[in-house]
Amino acid sequence: MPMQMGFRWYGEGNDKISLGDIRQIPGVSTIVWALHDKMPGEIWQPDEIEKVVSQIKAAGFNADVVESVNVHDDIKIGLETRDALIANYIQTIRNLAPFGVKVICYNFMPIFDWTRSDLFHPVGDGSTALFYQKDMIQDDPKEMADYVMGFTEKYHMTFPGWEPERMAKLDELFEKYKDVTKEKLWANFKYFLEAIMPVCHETGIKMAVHMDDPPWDIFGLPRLLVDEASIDRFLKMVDDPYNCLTLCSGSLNANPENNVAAIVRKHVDRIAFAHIRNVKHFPNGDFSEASHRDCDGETGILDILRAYHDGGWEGYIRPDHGRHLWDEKPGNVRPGYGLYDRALGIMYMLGAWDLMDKEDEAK
Ligand code: DNO
Repeated sequence: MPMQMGFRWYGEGNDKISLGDIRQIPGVSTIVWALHDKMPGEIWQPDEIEKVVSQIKAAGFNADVVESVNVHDDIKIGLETRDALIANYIQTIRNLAPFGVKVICYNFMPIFDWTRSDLFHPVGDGSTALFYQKDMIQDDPKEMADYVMGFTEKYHMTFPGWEPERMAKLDELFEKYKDVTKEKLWANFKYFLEAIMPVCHETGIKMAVHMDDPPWDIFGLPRLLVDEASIDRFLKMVDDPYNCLTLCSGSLNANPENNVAAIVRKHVDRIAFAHIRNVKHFPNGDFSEASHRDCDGETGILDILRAYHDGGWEGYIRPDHGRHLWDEKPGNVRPGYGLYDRALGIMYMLGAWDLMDKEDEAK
């Protein structure tokens, strides 16, 4: 199987971009999808899955990659309720398998998924992008949650991993996490993975954990998948071909010390899903997301693509966050997930990939 290009789609009625729009981007085979109205811990039912998968297939795509089946906080905290919640997770994996799903992307971040201080920061060319101002994400998680939830309310747009129901209970959640040290979180992670690996073997579905975004502790909450050493530890901890990575270049490279291409070369066999995102760093630790073009950021997009290509990699890849271009403004675009910049990103990646294929053929 060659590398397959994907595009994340939030579903009918939940995404301004249609499957028909995505058809016009060259080279996309895979729709990266989810049931976005499901709360962590809920079982995804076959009829609900069937509805979305049939739309995707009718438009000429495969539905091989789900992003995300979110993991309930009780599993991360290690509460007694976790076994019942893991059983639900296993049932969801079993329900997804008959529809051809091959990879589940998920994360193991306490409370918050990705965090940013500005969702529409001017890039300087008239476009906007997601931005992280380090000193704003330090003391007050509520301020940041209110900012993101403000968007949800104003524009009737929910963000995966930022369920308003969970955010409403932020104090309670922080209280529950107060004894969860980094080591405890690792142990709870292992417990979860060891419980689900047998069903991954049985169904052929790979679990592909997303990197922590950004790759450092925030608001006193531990974060695990932050650099090469922690990725090594994770893969050794449950050394199973179904225990894989969603290697997100931009999440990792928010820390400029992380050499993403080197990590790709080291673990190419365990990367089931690649997110390609480019980041521009500022000396004070702030960062902005950038176009996918190598020279627009410092993530080393071409070196990363080269590392995948050299490794004969056969996973799924997608452009990750793009800038908001032209008429994309708050209210008519999902932050980071507009149509245009992600489409441009695909053409950039495929351009590089096709050229590398050609060079190999000529050898
Ligand atoms: C950000 C995404 C993440 C990712 C989850 C996976 O845009 O890359 O939200 O989907 O962390 O569970």
